[in-house]
Amino acid sequence: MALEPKLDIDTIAPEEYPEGLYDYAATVTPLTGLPADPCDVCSQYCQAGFVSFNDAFSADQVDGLLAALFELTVRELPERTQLQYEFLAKGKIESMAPEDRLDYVRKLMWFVDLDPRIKAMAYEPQLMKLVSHLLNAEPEMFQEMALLKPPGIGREKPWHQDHAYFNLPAGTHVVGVWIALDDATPENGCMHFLPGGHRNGPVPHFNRRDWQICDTEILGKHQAVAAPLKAGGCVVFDGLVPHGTPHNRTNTRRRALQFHYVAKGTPRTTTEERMAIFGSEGRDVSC
Ligand SMILES: O=C(O)CCC(=O)C(=O)O
Repeated sequence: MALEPKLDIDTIAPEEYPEGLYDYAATVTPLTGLPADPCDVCSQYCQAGFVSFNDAFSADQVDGLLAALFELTVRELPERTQLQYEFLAKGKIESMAPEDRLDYVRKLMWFVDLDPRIKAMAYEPQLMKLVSHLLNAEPEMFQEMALLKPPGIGREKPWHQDHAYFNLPAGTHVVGVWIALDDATPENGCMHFLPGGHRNGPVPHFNRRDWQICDTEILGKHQAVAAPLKAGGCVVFDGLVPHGTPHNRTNTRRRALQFHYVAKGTPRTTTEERMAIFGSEGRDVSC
């Protein structure tokens, strides 16, 4: 019998976070459908750093994506594809059959080429029209993820700027697309944003519960918003807009796909250069 490869389990245990960290001043009302003319949403994207849409994708597309994700979690994967389980799955999943483990998966990375339904979504023409317009260039996929935040055990993703994770030159415009595959609510861990925060540029990140913005930076601000979406909705956001998602302590699923795009041909940098922009070392900052 073939030995199963060692399971990849998140090393970050969910901790309680400060009360009020995911309080929100308002909930965002999504637009309906992706825009026929991307110019219609440009000023909103530039001002807030994000724009959200319900009914961006059909129920059939969502069902296809969910089926594809399930199939990927039970099949043998190439080495570059990462399938990671939640920390709280430890001790439970080892004795389970792969097909019973879906509600313990935290994330999947580098999988777009493995399934035509996911690939079609990553390069969906109307989405690409919007992303190209925002980038003012032909888009290149920079990162691909599925984030499943399972019911009851899905941990928080603390407030951060996505660019702080990416070895890309300072000033690179990164466009993120987060696609809801279930209804995402403030309770089960929808995206929360600091509107306009991208216009303040890079913010120092710290290794605390994760690689994150200091909680006190967020707690003092009181202008965060929650961006709930229906399954098939999506939010398109700037790689510098601060965002985070709370724990999923509900019994509802909150599965999502997340793609990041940059202009084709964008050079890469080093971790040292990234840390010079987003790290706290050598700066008069503390957390
Ligand atoms: O889906 C989530 O819970 C968090 C997504 C996110 O902000 C990220 O992975 O950068």
